[in-house]
Parts: sequence; structure tokens; C-alpha cells
Amino acid sequence: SSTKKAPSAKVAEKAFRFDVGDTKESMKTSILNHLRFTLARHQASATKDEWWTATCYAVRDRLLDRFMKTQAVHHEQKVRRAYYLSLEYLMGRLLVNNLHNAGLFDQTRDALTELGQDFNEVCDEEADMGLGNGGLGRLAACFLDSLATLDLPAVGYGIHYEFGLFRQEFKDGYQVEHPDVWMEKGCPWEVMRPNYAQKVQLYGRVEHQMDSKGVFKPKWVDCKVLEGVPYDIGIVGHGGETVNFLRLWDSKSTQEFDLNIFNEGGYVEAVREKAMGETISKVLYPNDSTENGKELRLVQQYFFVSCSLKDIIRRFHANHSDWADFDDYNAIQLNDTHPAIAIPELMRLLIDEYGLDWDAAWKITRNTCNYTNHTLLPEALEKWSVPLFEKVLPRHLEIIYEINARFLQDEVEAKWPGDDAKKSELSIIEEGYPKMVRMAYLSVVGSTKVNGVAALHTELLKKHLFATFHELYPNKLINMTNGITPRRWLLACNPGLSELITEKVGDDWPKHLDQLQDIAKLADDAEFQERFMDIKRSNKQAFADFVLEDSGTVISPDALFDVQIKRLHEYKRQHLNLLHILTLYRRLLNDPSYEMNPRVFIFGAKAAPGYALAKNIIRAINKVADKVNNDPRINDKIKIVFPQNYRVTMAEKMIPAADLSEQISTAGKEASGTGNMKLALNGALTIGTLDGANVEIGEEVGDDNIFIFGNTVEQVDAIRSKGYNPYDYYNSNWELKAVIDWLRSDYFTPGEHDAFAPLCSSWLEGGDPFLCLADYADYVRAQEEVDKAFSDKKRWAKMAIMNTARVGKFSSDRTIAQYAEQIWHLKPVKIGA
Ligand code: NBG
Repeated sequence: SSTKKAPSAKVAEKAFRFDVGDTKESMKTSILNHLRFTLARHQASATKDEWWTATCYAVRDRLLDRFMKTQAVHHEQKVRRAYYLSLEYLMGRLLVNNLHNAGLFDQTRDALTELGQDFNEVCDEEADMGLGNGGLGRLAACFLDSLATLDLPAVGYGIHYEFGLFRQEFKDGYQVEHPDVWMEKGCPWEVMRPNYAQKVQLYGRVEHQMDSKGVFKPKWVDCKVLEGVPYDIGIVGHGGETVNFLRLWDSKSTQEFDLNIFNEGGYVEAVREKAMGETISKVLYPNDSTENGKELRLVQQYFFVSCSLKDIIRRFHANHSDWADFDDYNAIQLNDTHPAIAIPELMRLLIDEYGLDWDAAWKITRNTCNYTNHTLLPEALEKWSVPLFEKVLPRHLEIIYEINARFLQDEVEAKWPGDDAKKSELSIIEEGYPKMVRMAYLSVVGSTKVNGVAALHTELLKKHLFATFHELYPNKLINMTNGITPRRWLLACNPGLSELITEKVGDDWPKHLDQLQDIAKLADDAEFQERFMDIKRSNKQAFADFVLEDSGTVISPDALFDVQIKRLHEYKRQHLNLLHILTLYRRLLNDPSYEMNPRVFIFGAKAAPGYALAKNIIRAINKVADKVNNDPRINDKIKIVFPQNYRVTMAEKMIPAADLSEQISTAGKEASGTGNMKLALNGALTIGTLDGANVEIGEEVGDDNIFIFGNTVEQVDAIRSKGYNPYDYYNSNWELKAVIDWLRSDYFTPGEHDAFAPLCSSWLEGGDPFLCLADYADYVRAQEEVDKAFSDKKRWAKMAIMNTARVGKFSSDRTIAQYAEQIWHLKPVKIGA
């Protein structure tokens, strides 16, 4: 047969060219070549993971060709570029998305099928690239997809963690963490580039030495020196024209690092020291929306920022010689304050290494940098102690002090003469023992634009966290409502719905999500409703099959699938959801004729390993699930499924299967949310508070197509200022009291007392900081509305269709187009054939 013949040189040459239009045959040839020449395997003996690797290489060949072409065009045209600096990229799997974006999906699926492989099984070999915690990291990944799709010249920079976010297991309901060895089978997507390695200094001290002109110049001496080696991953946009890249830095020790010990004969110690240099990029810190505060974390931040800035400068010098042009060609986006050290580092490079004066360096730095804030939670706002800073980055501390002194004198004093309170309020250095460096303030002072991630969040930034800065810089703070890539979150993860949409509106919608509006006119059409809901049902069936295989729990696709998937955090209130579940369970036990549609409550969540209350909530959900799922008295009316190890790949199964999307954070706490957008796009209705992007989702889909409940931001403030007492609610709502007391008993953990004491006391003695009790009654009311709506199949279908039809605004293409226009001043660059 043809597969046995060696491919002719002509075929092989063709197979490596992306732009000639790949066929099933060329993909076959390429996959077999990689099996043979890259993996040294005969077709007959290759394992599934080898088929996967060979397929990825075949796709990567095509990406790399486009990648080189893209870079050549960018270089030739001396384009302005955006640089996205982020400590997290939650990429998930790459194969299926790359196939879709590059236009290779059908050919490759058919090629593998003809080679006797099950396409889906081959794809399932891929480990998630889970180099992020949650929304912030996934947003970065969606942005890379949109940047390439919109043909914008951009590079993502981050860390090449050896271990991404931990793998989660449940034992007796407890969360147990394991290291995430995502590169076990290798990462065929990446290309190591030792030629672009960079040196990074750390620790040591600053000497002020007199130069030849008699001027004191700072010199950073006695440092440890590390090396950053970059790994590049091609990022192909939809349509495959532009291939940008994500550059992740891996830490290595250098000779300088251990020279002293080495010379003293301490060979083994030197090798040990060397190994320490390699720990810097070992592991992602597993906290979402909480600060880390650890020395290694500061080192990680500086390590990747310094490598990235030096790489940006290297690229700038390849095309330009005048520093005055730097901010014309480079825009840097700081993804939260994690890379905020870029501001003093750029200053240091310009002044100490390139000899610019302060004012010139400051102008360049401030014109280049922009900062995105992702949270109002005080515990997430990074602060580093001055003594730690002095130890790790002594020269940067000096620069920060100088930035602060000039800022307070030239800007704060100029605006509010003689007002010392304003100065201490806005100071980058917080007084106290120890003094702290406020990274958010440093980021605001050192940036051109600062943005929030949803309209409400930006308003709250203006009113609270950055209120005085907003007075000082009235044009700095702007809103960029988050978005999600429709390629991953509809086209690739929900092929059934995608096909139906394409049939109705054509195949342009993945690039122009507003076109989904056209299906709104079909929302009342009985036949369309039926097809839409049939697709939903088969997605639910697929998820039910997964659950059965995963845990042995049987769930019915006819039940209402009620989904809450996000990090486990008090402010997100998975425990409010649990109160509702217990309420229904209790009603069913007390009154076997209690009427409700069967519901499956689906959770996906990881808790930060050090977050005791979050872990207690996980155990409570798991223990209630054990009881409820095995209680014959309730006739399968309620099922609770909480699969272990929630991650991007699991989200891709859950979201297309969801009927209801739980977005129930305390108003004012969730900066935006992006899971809310993914679920609505796939036809799930939202039950939510007026928080984050829920507000804007409500505006788009209309009041009739969303279930809003709970106290608003203003009401939450009012309740708090009156002095919130959760006992007022507990004592006056007998049903609420009953379910909390129930959880306090050992009903769900027979013989084990106080299993949920941390959770129960957070609601009562702990003061219920996130107002679960204040929102409980209205939440239960809204859930009754949901149940009623679900009983009316036509009404529900219409609402679901309206959700899909009306959330085009939340494409990350729209978000990125706004960043490009308002922050980066970036123009698309066509790459051509
Ligand atoms: C998170 C917010 C989410 C938001 C994402 C992306 C952090 C610090 N913030 O509400 O909690 O959707 O950022 O902007 O992780």
C-alpha cells in the first residue's frame, strides 16, 4: 500500500510547507516520517503516545514554517510589538486547537483514522499545559490566541515551570496534592533556544564607585548569576496566517554562580549550589487571588522579567539604535503586579547598563509599561518587605526609593502642596515594621495605562483601591472587559453546536462572534429549539459517560446540570451552593412529594494547598455527595458530582454539558469572571449576583434570560456599615438554621464530630465575611425560579439560545482589539502567503 512506500522527495518537501494546502496524504506522510525519523518507531509497534507525539511534530512543522515567515515579516517591516508579561499561562492541550486554527483538523483526523488510529484517543494522550492557577492564567492563554488571530505582532513571556498547578486527588473527601509532571511524555510543541539565553543577577550589594568624571555610579556587585534558557511555543491564530510565540524561561546555573565554592575545592557543594539555580523555574505557586510572599516567588518574578526585558532590548537593537525610539516600537503589558519588577528593572538596564540619565529612562519606562489589575481583594495585593527586597534586589530597592521620592515631590506635592497625609497614602513604600513595597502603587506610577477587567471592577478601582490615583491621573484608569477565545470555548469543545451555528450563520463566526446574533431570530423556532437542545442533551450524555467511568456515579442527561467550576475560594461561595443543595435534600426528606426537577450539581475546583477553609469546603461537598448520591429515599432527585483534578481539559467537557452556570460571588469581589462567559456561550443560563462581568452578561442577554439574585455592591456596603450579624439571618430563617445545624452534626461523617467546624463557624462565629447568610434566602428563591423555568422546555430552550446568540461581546478578539487600540496603539500586520 502507499503508506509502505518511502515518500518521494517532492512529497516530503510539499508536506513541510504550510501554505500549499495540506491534504490527508501529506499529513499521513508527515506523521509517519516523524514516527520513523524522530521517534525511531515502526508503525506497527508505535504506542498511542508515540502517535500523539508524531502528530504534534507533524503539526509543529507547519507552525514553525509560518512562525519563521511571521517573524521575518515583522523584522523586515520594523513593526511595533506588544509584549505580554505573565507569570501564568493556563494553556490546556494544544493539538486540537492548533489543528482548528491552522486549518488542518479534517485532514489530520482522517489521516490518523486511515492509519488505524482512534483520533480522540490520540488527542487524549496530551497532558494539559497547566502553567496557571485560574482565570488570570487562562485569560493570558485566550489573549495569545486572539493576538495571533488578529495578526497583531506580540510575544508572550513567562516561566517554563517543570511542575504546573498540582494534580488533585480526593481521599476520604480530603484534597491531596501531587506534583504535575506535565512534560513526562515530552513537550513536542516547544523549541529550546540556547542561543537566546540570558544572564540574570541576584542578591549581592550595591557599591557607589566614582567614575572618571568624578560622578558616583552605582555598581551591583557580589551577585549570584543565573541563566535563563528560553523555550518557544508557536501560537497560531485562526486561519493560520500569523504565528506568534510564547517564550518561557527555564532557569540554569552558570559558572559564575558557583565559582567561589568551586575554587575552594568544594566540588560537591558547587554542584549542589548549581542545582539550586535550577529550582527557580521548578514549580508554579498554587495560590489564586492570594499573595505568596515567599523569597523564591520574588526571585521567580525577577528572573523571568529580567530575561524578558533583555530579550526585548536585544530585539530592539536588531532594528534600531536610538533609545528615544524604544517606546515607539515596544508596548509592555504587566499581567497583574507579578511582573511589576519590570519597572525598576527597565530603569536599571537603561541607567546602569546603557548609561541613560534618569529622566530619559523614566520617560521610556513609563511610556512602555501598562498594568492590568485583576482583583480588589486585599489579600491578593502584592507587597514585599523592604528587608527582603534589600537582600534579593538591592539595586532595585534604591531605584524604587528614587522613583517614589520623585513621584511624591514632583507629582503628589505639585497636586496637593503640603499635604503629608496624601504623601503617606500614595507612597510606594508603606510605613511600618517592616516597611513594605506596594507593588500595585509602583505599577500605577510606572505605567501609562492601568486597566480593570470588567466595567464594575473598573468603577470600583476608581472609587476605592486607586481613588486618589484616579484624582491625580484622571485618564490613566480604563476598562477592558475580559473575553474568551471562541475557538477553544465553542468551535473546538462543542462540535455539535458549532456545526449547527455554522449551518445557520456561515463559518465566519469564530472570528466574528457578534454574528451569533443571527440565531436569536430562531429562538422561537420549534425545530431549531429541538436541534439546539438535542445537542445539549448529547453533550450531557457524553459528560455522564465520563462521570460513570471516572467515579461510578450514574447521572441522567434529563436532569438539570447545575455547574460551578472555578477555584475554591470563600468569596466565590461554593458553600452558598452547598447550603442550597442541603435545603433541597432536606425538603425532599421531609416531604417525599416535594416537586422539583431532578438536578445534578457539578463542581470542579482546586483549593490552594495552604487554604484550610477552602479545603474544608471541598471535604464538605464530597461528604454530602457520598450521602446524597446513595440515599434511596430521594429517588435520584439530587446527584452531586465533584470529579478530581479540575483543569482546562475537564472544563471543555463540562461547559458544553451545562444547563445552569453558578456565578454567585459576593457582589464587589469577583473582578470579572470568565467561566461565566464560556458557559453562557454554550447555552447555559446564569444564576448570579450583580458582580464582575455578570453585570455585562445580563445587559447583553437581557433580564428575561438570566437569574439575578442577592445584595448589590451598594447593599453589601450598607449591610456592613450597619454592622453585619449573621445570627440575625440564622435565627430568623428556620430552614437556614436547620441546614447549618445539620452540617454541624455528624450526619454526613458518622462517628466523626466537628468535621466541618471550620466551615460552620465561618458562617457564624467567624462573622460570615462573604455574606452567605444575607444572600441565602434570595438565592433559594432564584433557584426556585430556575426550577420553574426548566419545567417549561420551550421556554428554557429559548433562553438558552438567547444566551448563545447574545454573548458575542465576550470574544477575547473584542478585548484584544480594545487593548491594541487604546493601550498598545498596535496595528495588524498581514503576513501573506
Ligand atoms: C482573577 C479574578 C477573576 C478574573 C481573572 C482574569 C486574579 C488575581 N484575578 O475575576 O479573580 O476573571 O482574574 O481577569 O487571579
